[in-house]
Amino acid sequence: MQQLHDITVLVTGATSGIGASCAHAFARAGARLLLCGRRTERLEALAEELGSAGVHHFTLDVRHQAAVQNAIDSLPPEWKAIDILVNNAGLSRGLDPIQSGNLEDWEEMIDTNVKGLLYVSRAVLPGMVKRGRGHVINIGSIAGHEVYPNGNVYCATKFAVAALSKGMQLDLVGTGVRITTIDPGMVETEFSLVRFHGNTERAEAVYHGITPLTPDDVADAALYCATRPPHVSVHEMILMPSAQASPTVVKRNA
Ligand code: NDP
Ligand code: 8X3
Repeated sequence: MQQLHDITVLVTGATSGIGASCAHAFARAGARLLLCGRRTERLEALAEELGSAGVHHFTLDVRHQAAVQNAIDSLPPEWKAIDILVNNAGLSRGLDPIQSGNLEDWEEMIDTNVKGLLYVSRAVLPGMVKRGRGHVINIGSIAGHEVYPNGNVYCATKFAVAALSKGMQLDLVGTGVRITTIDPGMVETEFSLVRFHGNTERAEAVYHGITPLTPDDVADAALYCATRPPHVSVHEMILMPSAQASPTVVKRNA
């Protein structure tokens, strides 16, 4: 596998799940890591695990455009040239019919999954284009391919990520910047706990009777995409647990 020595990777939402696994996987491949998320103490713990020499972390809520731009603009000079951006920060909130959906949940999903991804991309892409190389890996979802009952707004945000990935591929072709979307099915992380506002029982039930994907499986896919030769661009990768055929078709053991 191509190694990533001297390659700088920015992972958003690195404090948990897929983002934390990406940080570990890219660090093992030799990359230098820029890690961000809202929970500072988790970033500090992760940086310590990974070895502070190759890690720079900063607290960031991707919903705040000025904070995003400022964070990217004020990176120390040796961290300014971002080679790979993993747009991972995201969440679902609630699983309710649209007619009774919670407006705060909707705002949070749209602001994070769509606007946050846009703000970070807008801040990072000009540097990549100027240097003539880069790679943006968006973490989409199978929810961006198929709407499921009560998934309404979360699915809409992931359909938006799919559209933005396609838009980036069209707009950036020929610039040396590659765009990938990785679209997983069920991955056991804090995702369901967040979706159900801390209800552990409901969260655990999501993965009952199946072997879900692990966040490491998704990180492995991201690393695969990032280590292809420069003439190869993986546009889209859909990953599901073997027991899952679609968002609603899941074969569970009794
Ligand atoms: P986790 O809840 O484990 O991790 C989510 C990460 O996103 C956390 O690090 C969190 O950090 C960060 N995040 C959330 N909101 C913000 C914000 N406003 N600003 C900055 N960071 C934020 O879930 P996953 O690892 O599963 O989710 C990662 C991505 O994968 C999401 O985009 C999700 O939609 C997608 N996905 C997940 C699937 C699954 O089944 N788990 C399947 C398909 C896609 P912090 O709270 O510290 O800010
Ligand atoms: C997360 C997968 O099926 O819960 O994006 O929407 S699903």
